[in-house]
Amino acid sequence: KTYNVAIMGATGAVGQQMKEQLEKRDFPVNTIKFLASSRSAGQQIEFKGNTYTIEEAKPESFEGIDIALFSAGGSISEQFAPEAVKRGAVVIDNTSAFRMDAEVPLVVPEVNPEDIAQHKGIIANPNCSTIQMVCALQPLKEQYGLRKIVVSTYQAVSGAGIGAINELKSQSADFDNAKDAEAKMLPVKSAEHHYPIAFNAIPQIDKFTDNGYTYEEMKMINETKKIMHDDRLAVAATCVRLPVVTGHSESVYVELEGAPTVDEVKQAIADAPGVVLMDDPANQVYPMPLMAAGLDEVFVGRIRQDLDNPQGFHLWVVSDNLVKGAALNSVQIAESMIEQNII
Ligand code: A2P
Ligand code: 11C
Repeated sequence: KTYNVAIMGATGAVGQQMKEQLEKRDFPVNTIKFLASSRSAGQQIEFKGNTYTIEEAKPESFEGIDIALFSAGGSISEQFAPEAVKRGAVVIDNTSAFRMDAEVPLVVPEVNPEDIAQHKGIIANPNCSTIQMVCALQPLKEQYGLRKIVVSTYQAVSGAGIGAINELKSQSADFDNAKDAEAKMLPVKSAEHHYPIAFNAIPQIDKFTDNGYTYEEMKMINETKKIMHDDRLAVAATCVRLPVVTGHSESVYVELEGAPTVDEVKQAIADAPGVVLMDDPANQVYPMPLMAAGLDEVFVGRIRQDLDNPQGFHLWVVSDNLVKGAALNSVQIAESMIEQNII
């Protein structure tokens, strides 16, 4: 069986990657449609050797669509996802619009594929920094139980879209004037103040919530509990933007219910689906975003037992935020729906 697919936000950093994943994984496409704003309508795009024209997204664009992959921003999802569902499509939404909605499954196929069956038209794809962390921790949850997570992130600018990538590139050309570089995109396009990202580290991703944490930090906290079905799991996050183009890195401290050896923790991670153990300090082997960019897996290294708490472990987790963090996970949700006969 083949499916009629639409990509909403096809010209964006994630949308382009969605197209590549469908091609690379030979997804069973019958027809495909590339949707974006009126700014891009009429542009040409290649898919599997054929040329398509990008269309301006309208409610009627979803007529006859089976699967719609959305990544054009939360407000666009709020506006168009119900229209797509009304017309019979299943929406796999990569924005934060519906993630915490009790009716909407929030899915990482390696962790909670069974939740897909509960969908009522929309399935949410988690935030990139959440996805790579839960992939690395799921094997530890299954074998030893999780009690507490403290994570600090080192996130790439591609998470903030093509505009942020372009800004890092232009700012990077002028080290001598780094402090005065023109900045319009980060930490958040709509924020009052903008700061240069080249040669810098910005401890703000997305806006601040009322409790002093940013939305990005609260996403990591709330989404992790929802995906892992564990409201009692303690999670704290500090999210930081770095001048890296693609690939989020995370320093994760995890406290387990059990007390495995560090070798047992390494083995559990090495055996986990979609996760690669890359941990050989004697030979300076550990994951880094430059090597993870463009790859599918979540890479884990620097695994150490805490020196004070034998149930505590430190991990370094790296993955391409546009691939497993976004486009690949969305396509895997669609594949899992097909495998489970849910579509
Ligand atoms: P466009 O290129 O036409 O603006 P990124 O996060 O990388 O900046 O990408 C955002 C994506 O969302 C782009 O594909 C962008 O299309 C799309 N988009 C933005 N606004 C709209 C809109 N009003 N309707 C449909 N797509 C939109
Ligand atoms: C970033 N994690 O790196 C964000 C991007 O909720 O899907 C993804 C935002 C989201 O800026």
